Amino acid sequence: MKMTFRWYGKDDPISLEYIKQIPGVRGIVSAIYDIPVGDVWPFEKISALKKEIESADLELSVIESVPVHEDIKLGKPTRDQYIENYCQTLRNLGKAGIKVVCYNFMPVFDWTRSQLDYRLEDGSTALIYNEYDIAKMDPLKGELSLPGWDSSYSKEDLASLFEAYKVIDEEKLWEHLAYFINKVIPVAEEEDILMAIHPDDPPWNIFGLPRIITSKANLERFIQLHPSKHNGLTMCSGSLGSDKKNDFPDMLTYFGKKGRVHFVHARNVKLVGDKSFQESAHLSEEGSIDMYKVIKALHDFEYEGPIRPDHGRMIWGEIGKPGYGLYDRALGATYLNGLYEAIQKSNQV
Ligand code: DNO
Repeated sequence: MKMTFRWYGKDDPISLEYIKQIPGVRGIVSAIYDIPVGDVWPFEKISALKKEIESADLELSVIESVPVHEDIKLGKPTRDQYIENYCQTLRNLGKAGIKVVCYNFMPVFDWTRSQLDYRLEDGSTALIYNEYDIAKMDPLKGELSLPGWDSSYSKEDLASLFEAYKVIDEEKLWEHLAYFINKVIPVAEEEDILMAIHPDDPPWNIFGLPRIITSKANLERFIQLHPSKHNGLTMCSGSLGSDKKNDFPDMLTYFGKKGRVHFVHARNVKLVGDKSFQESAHLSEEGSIDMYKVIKALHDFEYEGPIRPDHGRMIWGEIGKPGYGLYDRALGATYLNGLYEAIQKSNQV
């Protein structure tokens, strides 16, 4: 596995120089952030991003994400133009030598939490999801503003999106996903880009909107939409692992052996209720996921792709982008690399 780190570009308070100082981190996960969703990413911008990262002696390993326009998820007639734009972005990324692209197919909202600064017993703060708090929230009243959400939606946009989704159930969303995949994967093949869909976070319907990339059965259904290995997965331990029905290490092994795992997000979550969880430190004993088993699975199916420590807590007084501070993610990277070294060496003797 290749350890990478997410970097939000020039606006990220964490510099590439700092990231370079984390032991074992070789690659960067980033994106172009100033292009409206649905527009083509110009080659020049991609290549400038790549050069900047390379001049810090790091590699641009993954693009996370090229977002999918809502009209594609809704199956609107305008989707064809947006899909063509998506394909052109992939061609430009291919020309720049990008090998892995992460994206998601979650209607309206990306990852969702009820609180971003929940104080844990040790004084650090973490992102949490409390099902009762979420049940009381109404996104149409503008009660929520989370970092994963596209803040460019006005209240009116949101209301009409919710209206449009009223007729989209899970099966319709599958249809629209299949339509998208069948157009995009042939281009990804031509460009030799591994597409890696990110699971829904959390992996269940929220605010009445359907979510489908949620479980082993649904991931299996997803990979069967297109037989190409370019139609693959981002295996995110925290997203899938927040549903107690998902055995994440087992899923990782299963899809890894099929050659469909192209990117890994590693973080731990502590399940504190049926549909409630707290993001915890990466260490196994701090959460509900056995991180040793996660890294062992990667070792055993000989995963050579990128992995990144996912959300960290805010520790040591750091103030930063929720989930994306420096310190706890750096500890995560070091811990995950430590697990890997131990597993690898104990297999050599
Ligand atoms: C959250 C991230 C997600 C992820 C997208 C991928 O921290 O894991 O926002 O980038 O869902 O498209």
